[in-house]
Amino acid sequence: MYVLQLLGFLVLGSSLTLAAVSETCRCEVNSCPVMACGNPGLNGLPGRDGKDGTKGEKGDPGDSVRGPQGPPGKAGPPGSLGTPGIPGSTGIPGQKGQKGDAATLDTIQRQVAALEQTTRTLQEDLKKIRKRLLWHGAVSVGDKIFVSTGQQDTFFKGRDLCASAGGKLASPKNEPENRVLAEMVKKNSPKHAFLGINDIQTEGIFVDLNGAPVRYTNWKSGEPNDYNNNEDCVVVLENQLWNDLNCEHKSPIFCEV
Ligand SMILES: [Ca+2]
Ligand SMILES: [Ca+2]
Repeated sequence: MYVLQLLGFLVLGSSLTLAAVSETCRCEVNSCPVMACGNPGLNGLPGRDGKDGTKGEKGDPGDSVRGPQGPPGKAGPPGSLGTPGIPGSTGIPGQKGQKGDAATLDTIQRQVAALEQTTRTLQEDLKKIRKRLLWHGAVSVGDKIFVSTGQQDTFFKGRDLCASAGGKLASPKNEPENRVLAEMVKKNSPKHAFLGINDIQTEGIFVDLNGAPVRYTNWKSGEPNDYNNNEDCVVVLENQLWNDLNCEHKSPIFCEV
């Protein structure tokens, strides 16, 4: 269609040109310039487009004010996975934890139990101290202190009385201790005192309150004789010598603390 239109224009243009030339050449022979009047030629086809010109220089930046920063764009797609790291060394496994509230409650209960235990211990210590204050005549020898309870009792009750005060029935383990205890016995009546020594378990084998055989003894001549096969406890006399005696006999009670 375009080509047809173009040819139409060309034909029309040629006709107009021919008409103009014919008009020019329709003059009188003497008044026309010397020229050959032939048939006019046809216009040529349009030339091809010229080559692009050289690129111009970059223009100056505009005077417009820079607009506000736009909203952040959408998050991009996730990146590819990195290379795996070096495995860490295996540590000591920890204890298994407890669940939140249950663990807290358990901790509080244990703390309360510990405080109650501490309170009971302090109360027991206070009782012992009060009991010791009631005693008198304490004598120190080495790292040991002998005290008189001022009471006379059997071996078993005397043993328990000393234990209730945090001590134990007097148990001299060497000559100085035995001598000091004998000096204290002189001030009492009767003039002897139970020791924390006995052969209740095995006749003739005297042991301390822990059941260990005693190493130090200071028997009176002829003792221990287990008189009437019924003497399994021991007393120290004012002369520092020992005698085995019936455990149910009542004797002054001395403790060591
Ligand atoms: Ca005996
Ligand atoms: Ca005896």
